[in-house]
Amino acid sequence: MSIRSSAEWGALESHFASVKDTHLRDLFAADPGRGDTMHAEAGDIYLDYSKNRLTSETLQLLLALAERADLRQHIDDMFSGKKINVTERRAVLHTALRAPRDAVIEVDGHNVVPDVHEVLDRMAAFSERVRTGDWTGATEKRIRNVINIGIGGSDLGPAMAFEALKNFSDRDMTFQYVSNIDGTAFVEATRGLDPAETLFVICSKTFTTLETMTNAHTARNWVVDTLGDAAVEHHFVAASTNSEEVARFGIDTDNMFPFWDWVGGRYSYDSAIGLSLMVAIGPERFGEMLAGFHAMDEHFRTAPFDRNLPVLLGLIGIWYNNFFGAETVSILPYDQYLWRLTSYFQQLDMESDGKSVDRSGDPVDVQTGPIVWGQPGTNGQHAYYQLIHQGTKLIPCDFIGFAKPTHDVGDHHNLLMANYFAQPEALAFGKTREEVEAEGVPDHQVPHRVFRGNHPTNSILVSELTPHTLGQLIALYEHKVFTQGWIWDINSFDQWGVELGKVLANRIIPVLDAAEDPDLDHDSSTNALIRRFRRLR
Ligand code: G6Q
Repeated sequence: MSIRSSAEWGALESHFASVKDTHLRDLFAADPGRGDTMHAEAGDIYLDYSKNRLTSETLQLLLALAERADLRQHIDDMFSGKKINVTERRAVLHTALRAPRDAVIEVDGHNVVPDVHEVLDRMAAFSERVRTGDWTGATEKRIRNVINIGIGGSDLGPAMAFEALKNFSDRDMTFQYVSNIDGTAFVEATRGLDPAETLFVICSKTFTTLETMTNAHTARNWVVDTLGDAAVEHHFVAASTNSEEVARFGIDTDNMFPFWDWVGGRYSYDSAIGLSLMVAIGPERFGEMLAGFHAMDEHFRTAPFDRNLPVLLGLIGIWYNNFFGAETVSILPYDQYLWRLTSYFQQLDMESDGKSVDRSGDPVDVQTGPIVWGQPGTNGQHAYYQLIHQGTKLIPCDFIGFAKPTHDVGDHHNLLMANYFAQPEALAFGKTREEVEAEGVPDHQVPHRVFRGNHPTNSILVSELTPHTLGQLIALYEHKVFTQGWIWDINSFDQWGVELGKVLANRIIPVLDAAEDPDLDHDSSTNALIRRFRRLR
């Protein structure tokens, strides 16, 4: 039976009709203490969800929905290695990537935790060799530059985390992330670099992805042109599940760091896919990050739902997505180092929950994953926040801020955080006509300067940005996405739309390459565009 037909869903629908027009101003007036009560904490993360358009009754009804969907059982199924990725018949065990050494997690009767730690140990040994200069290039020059080549899940995670933790990285080295098949990405990344000092980490679960393999071959030529074929083993390592293809490329499989089919691409940066990050920040810091992930995993697995951060975020998201009809969610980190966080969450959420059939293959009868977008504050405030404040759309926002600055420069941090506090306040309470008039605003401007308010936000306040808190934050959103996917009864762990994209272009490549004008058998629009491209090229 679809969750939509459940009594719990029906109860939420009736409740929605009675609260949908209630203003946050009224909710705070009726319960002035809601800012103190509507919060939850886990590890270093504090979540204030009081500025949401919900009452304690809403919350009870949402929690009942989670019970109805048997969420607890499904969480246990994921953590215990059940094959919950039903379409690919795979376990979903990114949580095993950060499990402590003595944990036991079995897939088909095999404990995977020792395998995870064996690879982590090998990664640590390798990272130390690069960081200390013991691992050198073909001419025995020290490695100064690391370039990660990968795309999607094999790029966004390490790229985001490297940027987030840049302050913990070895500043005598450079780290770059090449993903786009546009040759510009490779050319710009290698501009001015000495191949003899450059190490490529080729990240690809399948080792067949067009973009990654094209960039990897270009990198190989770039190295070989200067240093010869024998240099490849000194300048290339791989993270992959496909040792055959890695060997065929010419990478010594001793320098391949494996992972497993139960690690989804977008959940993979704790695995060997994080190698470039480990080289950047060192194994110890990487371990602290994994411990942060694990702490949030344990919270998600064990905390009662009414105090469970990922469950609360997931349920609140469902409230807007499925009852208010909100189409998007904006994630707004108030930290410059997190400038790639929202792109990362975009993949995490939109690839996981962008589904329109349920787990049995029937069309869903509820809205599924939202559109995720946003940029770091305060930049967005001077651009698109206008639409959030005064547009016609309902855009729930997550504000993420840190109590301690990474760089204590003058009064920057207090100014940054003043904005972090001010925006959700303004979004919630707005400014009434009376207030605007009382300011002496000219009549013709009054309607334009009224702020309706009642825009919902979550405020996520974290102690400071460290590897440990980053791990907690990422796991928080991973499990939020899981919570929502289970309640909608979709498989959050496949990505057939992405797989489709991987084959579509292959049909067109030969006609672009053909010397003679080819016979084109696409639709008239695609045919005309291809002909024009061939003429102009
Ligand atoms: C992630 C997706 C996708 C994938 C890339 C790269 O969950 O499956 O983003 O990570 O397409 O795939 P490879 O790692 O196989 O190159």
